[in-house]
Amino acid sequence: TGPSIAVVGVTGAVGQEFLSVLSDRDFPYRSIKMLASKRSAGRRLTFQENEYVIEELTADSFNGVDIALFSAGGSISREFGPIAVDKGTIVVDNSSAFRMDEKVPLVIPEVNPEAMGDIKLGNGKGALIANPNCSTIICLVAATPLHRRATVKRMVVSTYQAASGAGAAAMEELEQQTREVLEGRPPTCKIFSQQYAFNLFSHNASVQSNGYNEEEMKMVKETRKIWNDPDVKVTATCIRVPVMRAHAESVNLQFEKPLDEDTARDILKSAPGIVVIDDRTANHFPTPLEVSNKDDVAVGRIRRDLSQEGNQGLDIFVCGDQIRKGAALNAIQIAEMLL
Ligand code: 11C
Repeated sequence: TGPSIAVVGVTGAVGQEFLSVLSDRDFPYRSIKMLASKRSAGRRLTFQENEYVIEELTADSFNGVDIALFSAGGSISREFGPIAVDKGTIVVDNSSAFRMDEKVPLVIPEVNPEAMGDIKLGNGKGALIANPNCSTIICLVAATPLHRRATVKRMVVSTYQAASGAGAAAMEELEQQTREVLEGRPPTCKIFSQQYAFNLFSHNASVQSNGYNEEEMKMVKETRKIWNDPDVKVTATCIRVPVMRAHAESVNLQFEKPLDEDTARDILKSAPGIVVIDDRTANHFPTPLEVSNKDDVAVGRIRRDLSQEGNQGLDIFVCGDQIRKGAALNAIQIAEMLL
């Protein structure tokens, strides 16, 4: 019993994580299709003790599919997302293709579940739902409970982003380069144009005429849409660091109403999807390794921003698994809301 589902881009890092999360959460389904490009079609994979043959994604792939989880890049989503919707499929899309389309909800279940509107299974009506960018998800899971209490006026984010955000090949590149550098060999640069191991650099997304790169502008625009507040001021600096699969973010918040750090810590401790790691005595705060393969976003370094008057500002440090909460888990939580 349950819906028939399809995983589009099943061979990718997020596609594989979709399968792990579906299993971990015991997601009910009556059938599952494994879809990928022609290159991977015909390969076999085992999922929950059953063997599946990976099928090539075509316009016919969505016949009879209730929910499709897409993570195969923006151009595949743009081409096949609307085809799936026409066939009555509800598409949860991990790409940036439809995020800023005002008819498409952009959803973090802990933050704005109401944005799903009346999309539901069983009425034969297809729909698109967009999964936000990973950096936005991880930031807003942490910032929203504080925003609800004290209303964020301005948010300044600096990210430390993992290899996984650029896909499985980038993760392999980090591993290979690390080995090469330690062995005194020149690092092989294929995905990134510069040395990644033992280095960091400005995010690889293209830089726009305003000087911000696309990743930074996603944080600005997606936050406004998710918080349904076109006036909230957001600025971001996004950096790629040699970490495998979890993003870290330093987030500075300026509030309309006062919020002291103890109250903020209590709010975060009881907020969904968050674990607070904030031990000043042991100097123990969130790290990418501690959140890797975990569902919760970790928050620490919770402190009053000394540069602001009274309790009008806070600094926090946030870490979240990019492949899991930043992508696959969030998408499957959205799919769970349809059940
Ligand atoms: C990164 N956030 O970490 C990116 C990857 O819009 O979904 C995902 C890009 C997106 O590099």
